Amino acid sequence: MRIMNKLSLLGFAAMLAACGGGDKPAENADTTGGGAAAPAVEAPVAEAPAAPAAAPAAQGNVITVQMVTSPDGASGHFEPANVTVKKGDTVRFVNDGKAAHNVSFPPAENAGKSNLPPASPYVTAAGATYELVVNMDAGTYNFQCDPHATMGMKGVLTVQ
Ligand SMILES: [Cu+2]
Repeated sequence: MRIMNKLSLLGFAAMLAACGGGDKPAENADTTGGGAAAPAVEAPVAEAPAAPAAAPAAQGNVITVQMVTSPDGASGHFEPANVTVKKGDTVRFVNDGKAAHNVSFPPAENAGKSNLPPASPYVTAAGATYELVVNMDAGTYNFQCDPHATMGMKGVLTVQ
């Protein structure tokens, strides 16, 4: 019995020792993995979206043009259709989500003009945007929504 008790006490002491020994590594682990390092990693990640948001601001003024679908959904118009910008400005085309629209500057409609931007992808979702950074020289440029151009979805971009 006494031996059993002694063994039990030894076992208990061993457990205490194990626990005591375990605390220190646990504290070390908390110090290492906890506070300092992890938030430091998260902070740059949280700041990352700020950089793209700041980028458009650096590219001149942002002029918003709505892509408005006609009530029957068969056509649409740009609002405003006549836009005046400076080189380096950004034109942000915003779709109303009721039809797919795009923005193109067909060479045939812009004779003699150079540096025309490529036709944009189709913008479909409500609030979806296509942002055009104006890199053309001063002049007047005709743009359109390709599927709706014959129905009047056209605009004029004047670069000062
Ligand atoms: Cu359209």
